[in-house]
Amino acid sequence: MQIKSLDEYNAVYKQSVEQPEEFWAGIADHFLWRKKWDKVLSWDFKEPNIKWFEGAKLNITENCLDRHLEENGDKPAIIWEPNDPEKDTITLSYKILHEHVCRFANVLKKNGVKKGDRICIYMPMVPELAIAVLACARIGAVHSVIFGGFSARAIADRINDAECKLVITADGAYRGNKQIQLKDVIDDALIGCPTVKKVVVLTNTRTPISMIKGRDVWWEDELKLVGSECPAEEMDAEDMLFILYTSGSTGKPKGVVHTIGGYMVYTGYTFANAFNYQPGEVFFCTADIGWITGHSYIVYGPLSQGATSLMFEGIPTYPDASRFWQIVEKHKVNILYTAPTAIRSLMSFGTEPIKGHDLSSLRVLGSVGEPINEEAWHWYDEEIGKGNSPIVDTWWQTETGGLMISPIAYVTPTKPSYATLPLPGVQPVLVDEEGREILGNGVSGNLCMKFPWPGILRTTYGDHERCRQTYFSTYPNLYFTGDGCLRDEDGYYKITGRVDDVINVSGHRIGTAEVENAINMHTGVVESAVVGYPHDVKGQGIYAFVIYPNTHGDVELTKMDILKTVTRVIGAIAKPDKILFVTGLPKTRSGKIMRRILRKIAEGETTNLGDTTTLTDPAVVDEILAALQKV
Ligand code: 7RM
Repeated sequence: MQIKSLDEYNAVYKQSVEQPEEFWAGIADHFLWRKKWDKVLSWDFKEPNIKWFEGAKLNITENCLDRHLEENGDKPAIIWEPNDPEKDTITLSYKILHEHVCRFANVLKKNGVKKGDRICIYMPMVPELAIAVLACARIGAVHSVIFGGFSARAIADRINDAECKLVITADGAYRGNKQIQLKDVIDDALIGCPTVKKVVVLTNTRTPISMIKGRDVWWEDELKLVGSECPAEEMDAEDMLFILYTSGSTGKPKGVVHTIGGYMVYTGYTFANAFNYQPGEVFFCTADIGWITGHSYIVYGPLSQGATSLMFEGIPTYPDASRFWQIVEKHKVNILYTAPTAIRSLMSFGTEPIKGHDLSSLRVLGSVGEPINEEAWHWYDEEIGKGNSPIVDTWWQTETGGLMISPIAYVTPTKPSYATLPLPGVQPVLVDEEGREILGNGVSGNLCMKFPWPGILRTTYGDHERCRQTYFSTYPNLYFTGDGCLRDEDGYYKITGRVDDVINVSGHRIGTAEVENAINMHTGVVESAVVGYPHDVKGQGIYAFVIYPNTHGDVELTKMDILKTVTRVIGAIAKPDKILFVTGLPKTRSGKIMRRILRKIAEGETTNLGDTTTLTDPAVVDEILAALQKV
């Protein structure tokens, strides 16, 4: 399944376009199926209606666990590095992980979970999180992992949208020198979640929590009541594997749905190729399992390939900025997969934290989440890779399931700040505003895909029309990514960023409308407009223009009130970096906010604001500039 040379890449790419079904059937043959498919692919981007490996039967955990037991049962599946470097590492062999997953799957069954039920997981980055995810997959339950940074209200919205029956959480989480009271947040969320009947609580931080009789049970107690045998549920390839909520340009997050067969094949294939994973190597993806990167490249991709996946509980700067390099040295990490925001943040500490750490085990470096600027690319290459580890800048999305445009380490060339070339099986096109395909090289446009790949989303949970509208209606017969892109003279792709109202803060997608809704919930706020602006470390920061006529004489306190409101409604990750109180917002005659102008102001531009003549009231722009002058 691994491509070995540039010539082979070219040949395989060609085959993947000319005979996609043969190509993907060949890849899928490397996996374990209880029954093979009747049809590789049927698709239609209008509805959309996309099915991969129809008729096939499997269980993804048999691919991620059982099939490795005979030969590699004692090989480490997960190496867990705690937040506190003084605490012990935990290593779970495939055999042990398999046993834990089966046991916990039995706990879920004992608590009434059935095939097809939706389970919300809100947990710290501990091995039990991976176990919980796999236990759901074992019995055919659908997991919906929610990142630890979301608020009670955001969790409740997601739980209700998916009608989750059970929640898996922990007392608390460690993050650097902070503790997060996960169970308290869940308790607040569940006040408004009538579908949740049970909560399984893992002991982690030993913080006091409330346990409600009849609803809440301890993870540890439940384990004592079940056995370690749990046959894997036989699933259809197109059965749902998970839901993952992601922000878009509207106010409400969408539940992106991935199905079992295609997602498994796609994450396994991309993992094995882009990172050039070799047996025995240690793969360290620094993402949180609460995001798609963690789903695909901490859990499913590496485990389906029998790899060793390193899972880190903490943050790059705790106890200090040398933590990643300590971990690389300690566990002899071969492949490091992280985000530009982490690279830029570590870069700001200079090279001192790297000194004295043996990084010679590193062989491949990966980047994901946002465009990587040239400066960060070169620093990563020179200081971390010592000039001899290829950087795979992997472009992809929650909706694509796995990486799409990326170098293949040691096979295809890299180019600073370029995601470079599509993997075989991926057919990108650039289109202009009218949806006409832009052919040739040295061009830019909106990035679309013209043919399905096994990892593509199938729907948005409970609202298929929304899926169609968001991804398949802008340009007929194309999947629209929402990203702008350049294809240079050599045919290499460089992603230039979102072209919709989505902000990418530290690799996390945040919808401007979502933040505006949250701000507008604060009493006293009349209206707000949120835009992204360039931020040295985060990539983009959040800039909020807020109409708030009466700030009670204390502007700073009012700003903090607004931040608190956003934290409560969405979570701390959506807090604006800057708030400017204004008397009006630039609007067109049809009432649309002209974000273009606000974006320019947020970028620090004060003179070249472009055409403002179509505004209902061009004077508001001067008022905004005056407000800016005052602060
Ligand atoms: C994996 C992930 C998706 C959005 C996507 C882009 C941006 C991600 C890169 C990138 C440039 C990259 N999923 N993006 N990777 N931009 N180069 N290598 O991040 O759903 O959370 O975000 O992130 O804008 O559309 S995501």
